Amino acid sequence: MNLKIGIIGLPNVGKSTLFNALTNAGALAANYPFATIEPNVGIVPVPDDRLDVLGKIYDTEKIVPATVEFVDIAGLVAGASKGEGLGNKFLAHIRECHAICHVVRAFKNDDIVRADSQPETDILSQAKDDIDIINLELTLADEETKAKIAEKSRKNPKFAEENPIPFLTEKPVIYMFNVDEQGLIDDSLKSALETLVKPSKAVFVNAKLEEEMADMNRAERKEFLESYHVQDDALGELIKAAYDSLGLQSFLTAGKKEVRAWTIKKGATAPEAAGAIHSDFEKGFIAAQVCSFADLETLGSEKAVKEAGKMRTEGKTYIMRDGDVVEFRFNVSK
Ligand SMILES: Nc1nc2c(ncn2[C@@H]2O[C@H](COP(=O)(O)OP(=O)(O)O)[C@@H](O)[C@H]2O)c(=O)[nH]1
Ligand SMILES: [Mg+2]
Repeated sequence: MNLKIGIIGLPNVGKSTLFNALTNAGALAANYPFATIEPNVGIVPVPDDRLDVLGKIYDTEKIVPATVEFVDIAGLVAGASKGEGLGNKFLAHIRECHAICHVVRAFKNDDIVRADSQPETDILSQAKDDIDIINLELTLADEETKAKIAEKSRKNPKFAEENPIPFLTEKPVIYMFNVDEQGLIDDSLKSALETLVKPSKAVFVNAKLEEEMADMNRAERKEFLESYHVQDDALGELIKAAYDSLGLQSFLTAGKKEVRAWTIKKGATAPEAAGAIHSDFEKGFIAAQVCSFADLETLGSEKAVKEAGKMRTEGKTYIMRDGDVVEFRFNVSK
């Protein structure tokens, strides 16, 4: 699946700064041409340190990470559902996304004007107000959609069934708080913001720092962020939260020609995982030869894994685990 995440939030909260940082971090994470499709759409590889390890073990020619698509969705302002700003143009963009990344301003800087033109006073209560404004617009947009569906259903009782329309308020949301350097290490502020958005996930980033890391590789970023007691960059944090919120995991395929990561649902069976590669693989599924990434890394080669008795043959009912390294057996003529 090609995971798609829409970035929303009030104007001047740092959406575009973060979009640039996310797409740039991704471009650096792999030697792989990741184009920005449109100025506001970028496809980014999912950082996965396991791929490099497998690449070495298999002396592979090509590493292909899983990908995530980010869309910088502008135009959501108070009254947008009633035509303010760009009006309802954001709706179609959000509808196509699997998850929403809601960027919330939590940094102090009176030079950068808040959407409501108010001075920065209380980060927590202003964050709450900002979140409420956006969520109200999404709710109003859904109400409008529901009214339209009701109207069409009067003429065609099967309309809703034939035209399933995803509601915006049903999308999983990850709240990305754009904090300043003090906020990054302010545990009481962070836990208050976390509580505010529960049960949705909260991640904390500093868009300015992300911008400063533009030219750093992944190792340099980690070291730089460690000095702020931050584990991972915005891309890593957001993808982790998105995989969790959407119940996703990865499995890996590895060989001389290619080492590759694939995104599937947690709880997916082996045939379903095969289907992520090709629908024919799912239809003609026979078996999966599976070992764990951890065993492969520890033992150093597929041969050693087999000799240690850690290579398993699994059938149709096998439930995939994160980090499974898999080779599928299938019959295409089935
Ligand atoms: N001080 C500070 N300024 C920021 C931060 N993030 C963004 N900005 C600035 O805020 C302004 C608006 O940012 P932008 O990303 O365009 O916001 P958008 O309207 O949400 O897309 C720009 O001048 C950014 O440089 C931040 O974390 N700290
Ligand atoms: Mg913008």
